[in-house]
Amino acid sequence: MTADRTLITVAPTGAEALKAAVPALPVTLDELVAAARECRAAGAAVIHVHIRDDQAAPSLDVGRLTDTVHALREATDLIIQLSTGGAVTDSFGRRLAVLDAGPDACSLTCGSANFGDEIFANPWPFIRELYTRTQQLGVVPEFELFDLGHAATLHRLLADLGPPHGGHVHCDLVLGVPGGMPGDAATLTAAVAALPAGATWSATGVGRAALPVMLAALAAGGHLRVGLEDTTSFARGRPAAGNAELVRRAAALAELAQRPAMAPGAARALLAIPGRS
Ligand code: KMH
Ligand code: ZN
Repeated sequence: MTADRTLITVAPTGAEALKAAVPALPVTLDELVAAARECRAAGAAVIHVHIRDDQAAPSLDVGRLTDTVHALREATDLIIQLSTGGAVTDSFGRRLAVLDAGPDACSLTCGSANFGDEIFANPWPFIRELYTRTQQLGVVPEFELFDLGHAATLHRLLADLGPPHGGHVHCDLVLGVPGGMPGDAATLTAAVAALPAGATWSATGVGRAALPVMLAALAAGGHLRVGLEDTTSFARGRPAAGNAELVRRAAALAELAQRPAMAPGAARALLAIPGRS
């Protein structure tokens, strides 16, 4: 059944863009909190968080992540999803330790992928260990799929280790990474057909795939992820002014599709993430 509202996730920072090249990128805690507030007002319900260190380089420092979770909770009612993908250079151990920062949710990528000139490594034993830890710690995973084969791994994971914490399966389809699924409507349709029965999904188009994927996802009844992690442009040759501009456009398109943006409370119900006490 198609949801009557659209869940919008903002991915404001990522691990790849350079602050020097993208001045609007939120890299300090203050910048991240300000972006989170603006994106909440623009229609986001979930924030997918990567943090940076004092030199604006990607960081998985658990103390810094914990402070970030607290600050975002203080400032907004967004669902806080920490990235366990990190940067391609991060070790599995550091990526597992992200859960110790106490987020509501985390990303969990269901397989390795070519990632530009690099490899984003997610071997099966790591996926199993990360998933088991989410179950033990009560963190709700969002299953990230960069390729069609990742859907097969998701089926295998659920068959082997049972349902996620909360019981609901939600996926994010990432299209348009050089080396991953291409960002077009036919591939999106194939990926959606490969998901487990009852799963909900959002889609993310990277770079120039942002708009085609967003429009195809709305047409197919899915949810959306946008943000400077995925695309730093608003239009060809025109850098995005910031994350809120990208969220505002997603919310406007969702409104046009007659499935307006979902508030965080409804998103918590959809994703089976308990409210804050
Ligand atoms: N930065 C990419 C290598 C995630 O956040 O879980 C991985 C990534 C996925 O962004
Ligand atoms: Zn990410």
